[in-house]
Amino acid sequence: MSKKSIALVLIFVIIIAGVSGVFIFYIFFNPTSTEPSPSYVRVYVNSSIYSEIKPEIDQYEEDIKDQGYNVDVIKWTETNVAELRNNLTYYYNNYENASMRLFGAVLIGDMPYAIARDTSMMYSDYPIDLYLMDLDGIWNDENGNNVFDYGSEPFGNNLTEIFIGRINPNPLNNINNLTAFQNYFQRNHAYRNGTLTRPHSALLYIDDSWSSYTSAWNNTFTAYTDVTVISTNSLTNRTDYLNRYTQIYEWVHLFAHSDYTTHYFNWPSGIMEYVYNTDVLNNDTKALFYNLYCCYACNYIQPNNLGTQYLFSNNTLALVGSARSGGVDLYETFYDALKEGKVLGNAFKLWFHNPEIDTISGKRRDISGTTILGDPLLTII
Ligand SMILES: [Ca+2]
Ligand SMILES: [Ca+2]
Repeated sequence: MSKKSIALVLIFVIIIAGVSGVFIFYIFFNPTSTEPSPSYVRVYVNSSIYSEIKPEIDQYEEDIKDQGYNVDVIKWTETNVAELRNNLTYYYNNYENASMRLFGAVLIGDMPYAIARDTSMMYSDYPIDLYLMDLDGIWNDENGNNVFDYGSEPFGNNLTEIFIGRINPNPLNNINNLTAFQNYFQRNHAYRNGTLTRPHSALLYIDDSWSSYTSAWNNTFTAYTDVTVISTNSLTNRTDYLNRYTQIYEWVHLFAHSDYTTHYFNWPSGIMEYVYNTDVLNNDTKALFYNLYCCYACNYIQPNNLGTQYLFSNNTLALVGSARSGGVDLYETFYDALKEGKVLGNAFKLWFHNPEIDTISGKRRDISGTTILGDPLLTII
């Protein structure tokens, strides 16, 4: 081979190497690539149920590893929620390298929770999972009654560093709890291995109080393009909702007045119709994910609460909702993150940082009861 040919071959090799390098760099460092980064997840299981559901937990641990995360499963006995927060904080602050920093946690079975009281209004106390996701903020319990005085500003940086999700059927007294655990993890595995599937479609169901802003709700529901929007006041009612949530959708986003166990649908005449937790129990709901913009519905410490009832019914994998009034509002950030392939928990965590929330007086307080019920490590793509 002539010197000229060798030079050409060398140039060719250098170009190929350069192009490959850029390609490899793009694959590994593309900022829009999907999870995981950071990649450490802690799964806490109430020690009293661990042995009963060990096969399910083992499979779940394998599935999380297959997803690319480093994971530790912890049998947890401590009932003081501050101890749980300390444990999470330790793993958030102490890590060998950035990818081993704590990303999020899954709480399985009866696990500790913090209680908050909204001091600005006469709301009842509510469990506040923000306490376990905000690992560097200041929390006030001025009279030491184990109720945080959330809303007694100024507070310090109560933004999310991590996310959590709770998987616990024990608030339900109308199903077999062991079977509920087993069925939940079975369908979780089925979704992860592609045997439980849905077309990428959603139901956006908006009752009367929010229907005049339908286009805004729909325009910011960015994770889906195939959306069935139902928001005509006379059409949003018990019969119609029951009919629709038994149809095939991947995601249901519902706006309806609610309490712990009941949705209230308005008729234009002023008459209310109710959908109960027992309807969710007895109907063949089909969706995998829900966003319940439904006050109190995800107060997961209340007996037979709607959120927990949805989670352990039929096909459900996860919900976002609120344990108090309010819900996941100003949510475009949340759905944008899901659309990009981020896991549910990270989408929730990023949404919490949406600066738009701070532009509305009282909105931080209103969203302070939001939480994830179900596996926060799932994606919709
Ligand atoms: Ca924080
Ligand atoms: Ca209606």
